[in-house]
Amino acid sequence: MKQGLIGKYRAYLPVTGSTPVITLGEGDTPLVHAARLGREIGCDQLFLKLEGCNPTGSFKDRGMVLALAKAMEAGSTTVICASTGNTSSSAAAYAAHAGLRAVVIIPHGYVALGKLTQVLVHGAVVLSVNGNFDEALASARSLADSYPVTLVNSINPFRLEGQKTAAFEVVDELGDAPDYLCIPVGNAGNITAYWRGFREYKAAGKAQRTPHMMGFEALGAAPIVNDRVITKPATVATAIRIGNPVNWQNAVRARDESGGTIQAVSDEEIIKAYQTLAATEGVFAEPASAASVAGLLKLHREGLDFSGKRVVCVLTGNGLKDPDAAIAHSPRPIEVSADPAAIREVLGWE
Ligand code: AN7
Repeated sequence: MKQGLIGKYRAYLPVTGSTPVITLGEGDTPLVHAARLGREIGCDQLFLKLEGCNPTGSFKDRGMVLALAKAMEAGSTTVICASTGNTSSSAAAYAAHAGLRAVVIIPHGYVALGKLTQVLVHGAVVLSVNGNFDEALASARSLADSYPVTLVNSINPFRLEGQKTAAFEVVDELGDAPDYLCIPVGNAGNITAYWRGFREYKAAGKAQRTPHMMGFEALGAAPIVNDRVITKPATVATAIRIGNPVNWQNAVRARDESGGTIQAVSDEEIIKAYQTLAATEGVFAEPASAASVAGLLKLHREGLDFSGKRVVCVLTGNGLKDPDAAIAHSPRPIEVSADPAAIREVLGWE
């Protein structure tokens, strides 16, 4: 039986004897050597952390398992969150598993189909609001302030505590921290959590160093890069369509303390990276996830030398989350009769 994150990393997590140990098998995700993509940028140690292999298909499960366990421990019966999709999928699944109710607030028309499917299937109360993520989050916070429900957005401290375990896994597998960690940035919780995880592992003597944190926002939703709130964020990568990130200052700190950078990548660059990942590495990640690879390719084009460096790109969510994006950016099937002769002809086989 899979131990789950709470069992595996309990020494590093804020759990007590009375914290319920729940798991859907989150964590322990593959770190895949991307040899072909690495060759394109002259880097023979490029790795992809496949967070889409978590139970609900995104990294959010790492924080959610702990947030739900702590909500149970506190006697809460209902959790609430705002979400661009993945947080709500994870909250709905873990709430169902734990026997709690979930209320999720999502921006109408901007949540990918797979994520919407998940919240409905898991029986969450789904409120699809006329507003963007930042507005949905303001509502969720206000409701959680006045009613006895637990907010499970990354303002909830247990979320980032759970998410930092991804950094532990990277170090456990590589034997040390990489030189560079490339990661998409939306609400900026994950970059904050990884940075915390790397620092804690170094302090514990498990790693000799910490990586440069390289964060990537979508160009039309890049508040940190522009140093101002974006009131109308726009990007094909709906997961990171966020204009006023909760962990803004923590992300800036992670960038500066690590000697890293936070930059913007265009939708075009994101989709190119998304297709390259699928075609060159056999890895199907959702568009927001591909921002990490789009950023890496951009830094390479701009002259950053990755030879002899170890690089990890975090692929935060599974490509199946967003079938509409996938179909829009892929060729159509070839329609042909089942006759082998007709198929041979289409294939050009003599
Ligand atoms: C696939 O689900 O904010 O910078 O409400 O789903 O920690 O916010 C999702 C974010 C990257 C950005 N990749 O991470 C939500 C939500 C994927 C995501 C991010 C998200 P943060």
